[in-house]
Amino acid sequence: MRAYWYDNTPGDQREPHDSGRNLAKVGVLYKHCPTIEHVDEIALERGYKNRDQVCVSPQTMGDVYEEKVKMFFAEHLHEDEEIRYILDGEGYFDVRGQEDEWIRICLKKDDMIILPAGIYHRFTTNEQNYVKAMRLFQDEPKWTPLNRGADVDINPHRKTYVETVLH
Ligand code: KMT
Ligand code: NI
Repeated sequence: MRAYWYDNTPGDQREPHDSGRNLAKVGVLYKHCPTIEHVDEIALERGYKNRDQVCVSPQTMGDVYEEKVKMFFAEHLHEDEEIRYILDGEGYFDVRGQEDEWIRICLKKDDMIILPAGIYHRFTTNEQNYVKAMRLFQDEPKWTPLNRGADVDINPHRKTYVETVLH
């Protein structure tokens, strides 16, 4: 099951109407992008010049699949904003809430998630073991996970996040 705050916007009752209320509090943005034009628009708005695609599955990754999934699931942060757009399959992003609790975000095709720099998070595939995602980068494809620890807790990007978003 899943329970969340209704967004109270008019429109089709069959839409999810997820307000993303808890997510907004920790600076996470969610966008439904039914076409690539929606993605292009957000990329342009936020100054993202590069992108690539990853397919996370045993079929495409072979022996390194389990290892990769373990690595993605280690709690970490990045010094840059992280944008991921799900092209196919499903996966979970877990992000830390205001009380340091985990908030699990289920993502499927056409879902875009924008994680602010400095937020602790982790990623995993679900039981279907298959997700194809687009990764967007402002400049060079750079994806450096800084795993949680006393040293990363005092990272300047972490401090900025805590002071400006969590306060
Ligand atoms: C991350 O930062 O955890 C990832 O980019 C996970 C793989 S993208 C679906
Ligand atoms: Ni990450």
